[in-house]
Amino acid sequence: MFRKVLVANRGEIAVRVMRALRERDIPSVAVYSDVDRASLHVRTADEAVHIGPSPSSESYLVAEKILDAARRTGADAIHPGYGFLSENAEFAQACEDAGVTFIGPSPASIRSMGSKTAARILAEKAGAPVVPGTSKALTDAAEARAIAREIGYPVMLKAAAGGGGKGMRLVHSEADLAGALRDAASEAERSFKNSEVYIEKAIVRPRHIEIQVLGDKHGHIIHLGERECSVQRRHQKVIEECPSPLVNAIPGMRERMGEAAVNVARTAGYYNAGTIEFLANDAGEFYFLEMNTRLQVEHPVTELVTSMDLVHWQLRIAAGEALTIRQQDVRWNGWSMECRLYAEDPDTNFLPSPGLIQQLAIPSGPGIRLDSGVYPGWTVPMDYDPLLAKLATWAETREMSIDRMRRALTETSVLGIKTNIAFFQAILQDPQFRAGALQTGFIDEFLQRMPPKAAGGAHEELAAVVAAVHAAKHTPSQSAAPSPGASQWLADGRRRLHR
Ligand code: MV4
Repeated sequence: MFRKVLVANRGEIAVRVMRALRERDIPSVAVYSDVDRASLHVRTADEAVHIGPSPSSESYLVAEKILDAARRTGADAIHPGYGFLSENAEFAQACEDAGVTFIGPSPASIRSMGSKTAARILAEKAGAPVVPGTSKALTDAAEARAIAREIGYPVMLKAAAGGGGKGMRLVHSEADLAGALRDAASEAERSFKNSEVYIEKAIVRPRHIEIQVLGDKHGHIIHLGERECSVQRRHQKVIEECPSPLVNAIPGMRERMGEAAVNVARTAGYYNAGTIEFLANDAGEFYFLEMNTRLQVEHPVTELVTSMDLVHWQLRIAAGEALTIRQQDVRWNGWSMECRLYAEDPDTNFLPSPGLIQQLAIPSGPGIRLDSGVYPGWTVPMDYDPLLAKLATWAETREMSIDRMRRALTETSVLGIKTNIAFFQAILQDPQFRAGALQTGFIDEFLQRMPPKAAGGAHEELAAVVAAVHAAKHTPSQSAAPSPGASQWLADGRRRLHR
């Protein structure tokens, strides 16, 4: 096992990784930028190294600064977390070249999944279902037209170097194709310095369901089931859960998706933790989308349901240990849900709301897990993603997990900045959400139907939620919405506590 591990990240995920290191008695090294001098991850680490100015381009994204910090502190491994350098093949290679273990997959695996067309070819080779389309860059509009006629409209144009929706265009008819191709190619060129675009049949109102895989350096790969990530806004996930209401309802679907994911990982020569993303429809058909070669933000819901610690396994696998869990040993127990608590204002189109956290009340009790990167008295900087914490629940059933989340959110309050806490209370009351009728357009449709229905007076319960959210937003000393029926004493007491 490692002598000392440097965590090349910040915020809640750096704290999460350091917790695992502490449990294994491995000293941890934090790195921090100017604005992160007093951040929680620095206070959680055994040592900390300053790596430069606040912009991530001058600190967390500079491979040489991270490697230099590892050298100076004697760290023999680096955990990259998510984002930043976590899916940078050159960085992973530079670590290995410097004799420092990169806690993640091989540079070759990262590289092959970085190209979305190469990933498609790999998935096809593995026998996984891929969306009808091409796995090579389009050469011109005539070729695009011919292929689109064959696969049928609507089609999706995607950047080969893309991911996350950049350089992506939905095209409904041939009249729009040539223009959309030009737009997609120029956006791809601007975003990735690579104008290559490929084409797929567009899946309408799909679910986004992903499979967690874990592989060791000896060729043993297993899957830990799925996460439902359809509740997202502008390619930013908001609520995730394990299992997926859809996969859970269709006999054999988890096994089919799991097998497809493991085959893709095996074909990529993959080791460490990884995630295979799929689009799925309500008939239970699913298609490979892309692979994320890192630990994901939403990994806690998988941990809570499988009782496995993914970061511990990442460390053991990186150190060359065998994955001793066989596929038939994996069990899924109960239901977990995660809300991403952001410093953002649902009232102003989710504008980031950095600033001083004046007071903080955190949830606890049965079935609650909080992965936080903040503390009262700390100022949320404007330089990075405004994720404050991830609140996850576990309960026996989906309904109980949702109700536990609503309870936990009433215990949560963040003063001094705006948060999306009240927004979650509204979603968790939504009949469609509660029915598990999810797809990637869920939040857009939710925001559309919310105000008119409530104003109509025919849906009193919805109206009450809107009123609660409204009240919470306009009570300056409180950012958590009391759920309808929540004790007035609780709300009063909290207001007094926070004065
Ligand atoms: C699609 C699709 C429908 N059909 N591909 C969006 C981000 C990128 N990683 C892939 N994305 C999509 N690809 C085909 N052929 C719909 C999306 C999509 C989406 C996917 C996952 C999660 C949220 C999404 C929101 C809008 C569109």
